[in-house]
Amino acid sequence: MNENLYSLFESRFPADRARPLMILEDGREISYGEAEATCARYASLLAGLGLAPGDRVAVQVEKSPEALLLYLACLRAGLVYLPLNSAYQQGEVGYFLGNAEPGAVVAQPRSMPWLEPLAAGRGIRHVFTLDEHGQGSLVQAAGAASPQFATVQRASSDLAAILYTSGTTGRSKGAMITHRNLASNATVLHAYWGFRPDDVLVHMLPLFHVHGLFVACHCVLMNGTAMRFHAKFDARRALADFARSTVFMGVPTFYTRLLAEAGLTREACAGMRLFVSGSAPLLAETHAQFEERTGQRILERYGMTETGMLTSNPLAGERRPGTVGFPLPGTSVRVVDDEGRACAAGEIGHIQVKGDNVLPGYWRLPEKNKEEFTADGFFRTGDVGTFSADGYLSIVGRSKDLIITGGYNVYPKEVELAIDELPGVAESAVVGVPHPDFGEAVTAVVVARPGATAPTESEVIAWLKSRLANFKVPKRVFLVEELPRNTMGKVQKNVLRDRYAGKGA
Ligand code: MLC
Ligand code: AMP
Repeated sequence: MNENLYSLFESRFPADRARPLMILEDGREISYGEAEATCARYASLLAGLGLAPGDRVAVQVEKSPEALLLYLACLRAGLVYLPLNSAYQQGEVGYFLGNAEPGAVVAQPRSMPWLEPLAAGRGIRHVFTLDEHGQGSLVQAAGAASPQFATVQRASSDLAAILYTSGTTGRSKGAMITHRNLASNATVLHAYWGFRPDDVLVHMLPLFHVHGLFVACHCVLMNGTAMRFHAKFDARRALADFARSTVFMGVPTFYTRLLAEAGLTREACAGMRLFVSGSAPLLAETHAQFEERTGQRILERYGMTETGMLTSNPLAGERRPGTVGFPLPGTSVRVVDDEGRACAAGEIGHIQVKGDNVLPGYWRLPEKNKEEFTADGFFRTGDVGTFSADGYLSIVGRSKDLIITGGYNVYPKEVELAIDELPGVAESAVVGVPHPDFGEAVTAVVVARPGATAPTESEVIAWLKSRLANFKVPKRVFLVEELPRNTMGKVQKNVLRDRYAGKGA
């Protein structure tokens, strides 16, 4: 049996391949048959270049149907898909390419002036373009490639993807994701959320992270049905689509933005059967307002890049606001104290997880693997939570220094290191403060070097914009004389969070 994830999807495709997989904003449809042929062409092209199973393909493109088909092509050819947020800047991409050593890169035409020399310097021979309209040298070259491709044999432990996640040290780690990890999670979610033959999903998430790619697209592919495929989130377009769809998935910012639309009514959502939220905490207040306006109870779930989805509120049964529900079938979730002893219901502790969905480890970081897994094989999520007596998990905080803004993770250390490189800066601290749209806003507090002229807020922001993905750039920068420290000399980030609460926008 071929344990290639693509083979699992293929076994679920509709018998009538003329049925749509993607319905685009302009009404154009991409059928399952077309998708199969196009991804076979991309797979033929990549394999024809001499890329062998296990080789990495780095992809930094805007969302397009072709981007999804390129992912499927990599699966089919046994290549390891390495998606990169399209907002990443040159320095960030350079690190990923150096670390992952891909055999090919596909990127936006606008990146070519810096990407081509960067790739050449790293010995990457194959560089293709793919733009937001699905055009570029990749598509041109694939035009001559065969629309037939025999899916490469893979074992379930073979890598399907590497997704980089930042770390508390400021350096990114490549989470190695296997065919088993993805297949098990896709199978579980498809069943747990009760997908039906008539489901149509509204897809507005980016394709370079777990939520949009693995959760949303995999459920659709497992169901063999259609998604209404949008380039990005847009509240009005979402509302228009709810009238002819059944399932929606989003980060909490999507829901707060939908609530700002007068058109969000019970009638507008009458045909919808499921609204899913995740990637960041959904405020109980958002849950309540959404129910009041639409009669729909958002189903909140919890997951991570490294683990896929871990817990979910139930499809039938109480969806409890402020909780992330129950461990998914096949996933063990435990809450332990600092000594690793199990916490009783109601006690707060570290969330640790185990299951077929959990990564085998980080790319080329054996020492990190030792740190991140317990002796009995549980992965340390870095999240802090508690189980209720009736089994609902609540996330109450994080032991990792992490900000989640609009569903994207920002590790303060990475931003602090970049600020500290500015002339005139002695040190900095970056914290998340509540933000009405993004949930948390990245906020920087900067101390000038004695005797030096401190950079202004706009200078710090301009500097960071040239170096880091835009969502990592602080919304506000405050200059101070000194940072608050505890008796051990450690910066008291909680003091800063309190001090700047309400000043993050
Ligand atoms: C954009 N901006 C953000 C931002 N997104 N700022 C903070 N946080 C964000 N998330 C800023 C840009 O820097 C820019 O600023 C300005 O907003 C406009 O940019 P935009 O691209 O036009 O914004 P918009 O389209 O409104 O995007 C907002 C968003 C998007 C919420 C729709 O961020 C989004 O789609 N988020 C989803 C993230 C996601 O998929 N997360 C899943 C991770 S997987 P300026 O100053 O340059 O103008 C995961 C596991 C799990 O976590 O459990 O799911
Ligand atoms: P990422 O590394 O981008 O995959 O982000 C994973 C992190 O997002 C988790 O470790 C949690 O901290 C957070 N997260 C995901 N879903 C939820 C949720 N429903 N509620 C609270 N935090 C969440």
